[in-house]
Formats: sequence, structure tokens, C-alpha cells
Amino acid sequence: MTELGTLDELPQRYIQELSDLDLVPLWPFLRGFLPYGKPERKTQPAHWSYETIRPLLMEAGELTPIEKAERRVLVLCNPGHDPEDALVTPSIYAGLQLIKPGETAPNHKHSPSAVRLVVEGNGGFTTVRGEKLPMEPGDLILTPPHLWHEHGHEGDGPIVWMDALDLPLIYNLEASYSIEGDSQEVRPGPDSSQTLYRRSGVLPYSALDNRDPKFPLLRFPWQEVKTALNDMSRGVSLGQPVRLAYVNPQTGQECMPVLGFSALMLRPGEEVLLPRRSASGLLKVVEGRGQADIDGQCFDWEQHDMMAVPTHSPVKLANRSNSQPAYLFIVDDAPLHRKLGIYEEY
Ligand code: GTQ
Repeated sequence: MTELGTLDELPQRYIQELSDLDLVPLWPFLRGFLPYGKPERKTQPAHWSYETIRPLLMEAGELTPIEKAERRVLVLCNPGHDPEDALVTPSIYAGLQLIKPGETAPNHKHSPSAVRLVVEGNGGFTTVRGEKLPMEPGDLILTPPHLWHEHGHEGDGPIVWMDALDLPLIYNLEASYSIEGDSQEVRPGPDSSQTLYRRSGVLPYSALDNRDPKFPLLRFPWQEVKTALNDMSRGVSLGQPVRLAYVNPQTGQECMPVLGFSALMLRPGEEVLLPRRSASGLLKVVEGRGQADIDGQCFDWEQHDMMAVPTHSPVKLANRSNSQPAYLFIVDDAPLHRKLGIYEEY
């Protein structure tokens, strides 16, 4: 590779003249922008223990009333980045949100997309575009861009969920903003995960005349996903990933524009190698315990722990139990990479 000229080889006067005109020469910086062979990554493999975070999240519930927080969230900050940047990976924001019984997180909408993966508690709900979506442990709830959403809690005890947003990307596009609104009028009746989209292979007949509906399904109940994983595992050899993608049921495409979501089952004692990909990710343990090797860094994980996966990282996951399956939920930015034509897997 050719050695390129550096800034100190140029006359100070010349650099100043360029600078006064808001210009820089490319060549001293070219290799930084286009590192040779593989990208340079600030993002580190990282692990967050839910057991350790939980008391601090509960303390936030004592320290800060919901009215003072709007969203009472502890944000995961990748140790390779500035904490103020609130990055799990370059495109993924994630945090743990707490709502106590009777509390509400007010109605708003914003340009970034969000999803919630319920961690613990019963009786929570999110209302999205007038549809009241129950939140039970493991459920995935979508709040797509520019759709009104508000959260509430009609059960006992705390409810906690993990938020994942494409906020870092939208913020860096200088396109991130939110609008507050009055509480939504709720359309009575169960949500579409309980009425219209019950079984794979069949759709409401009217779907034949509407091939590209936006976000027809906003709630993916965990019990359905878990059953589907268990059934799938019967047809997959040990060591091969038992993995399901969360999709728009009418198009079969990823269910959100930037971030992708999938669920992985590890059978008792099983070890699975996920190929290196250009996409970055966040792993969230839904059930079970085990070990992860992410780009050479090893972590022991327990239920509800979260782990950051930098771009181009090989990931090895092992279920430490010889009797119980383990289940992980995976967030990644593969949909964005695919749309940009930069997706790689090797
Ligand atoms: O619940 O709408 O973690 O707007 C960050 C921003 C959650 C939410 C977050 C948000 C929300």
C-alpha cells in the first residue's frame, strides 16, 4: 500500500489558507476514512448483567417520578464510545425502561423507530396508533417511525422492558425529533396479533389487494415465537442455528426499516457459531444461561443480560445447561446494511 503524504509535510501557511476557505487536503486523512482490509471499530464487545442493573433501575423508580423522566430509562453505553453518545453500537441505542403500577409514559411520536422487548412484569401496555398492545415477558412491541405511542401499566409490581432504537443513525442524519400529543383514543378489542395474524401461511383475504401495508403487525407474542423455535429445532441439526426473523407478515421483509430482530434457540449443551457479518448487534437473553465469545472476548450470561456485538465480529454462543434450552433475542442493523448494499457475511 502506498505511503501517503502527511499534514506536517505541507507548509503551515498552505494549511491555514485552505482552512480559511473551509477546506482540507484528503490525502493525510484518506487511510483513516478508508482503513485497509477491514473497518476500524470503536465499539467493543461488552456485557451488561441484568441482576446488577436491576436494583439501580428500581432505585431510579424511587429517585425520579415518571413526570420528571417522561421515559424512565437507564441507557447502555458501549465502553468504546463516549457515554454521552449513548451507543451500544454505531446504529443501536438501547436502554432498560421502568414503569411502576398506575404510571403512564405520555403520548409522543418521533422520527427514530423503537421496539420494546419485555423483560419482566405483567399488565403493561403500549398504545400505538390507537391499538392497545399488551406487554408480557418476551413480547416484542414495535413503534415505527412517526407513529404515536404511549405506555401504561395496569398490573402489580414493576414492569421493565428493553428499548432498542435506531436513534444514533437518525440523530447523525440530523433528522431526529419528537412531538408530544394528547393521550390517544384507544380502538376497542384485541390487537392484530390476536385477530388478523394468527398463523403463518394464512392472511386476511383483503391482504391480496394491499401488497405493501406499512407495519400491519405491531406485537409479536413471545409464547408464539418460542413455540415456533421449539418446533423448528426438530428439523435442524445440532450446531446449526435455530433462528427466526421477525418480519412484516404481509411482505415477508424485515419488520422495521433500519434494525432487524431475530430469536435464537440454543438446545441443552449446544454451541453455535454465528458467521461474521458487516452488521453490528445487541444480544438480549430471554431465557437460560451460557457463554459467549464475541470477537475473542468471553462473557458468562444469565437471563436478561445484554451483550454488544461490533461489526465484523464472529460470535460463538454456548448453552451452559445440559437440560434446559436457552433463548436469545437479537437486534442488528442488517436491514440498513442490506438497503445500503453493504451487507456482508463470511
Ligand atoms: O419509550 O418512547 O428509551 O422515546 C428513548 C426514547 C424510550 C419511548 C427510550 C423514547 C422511548
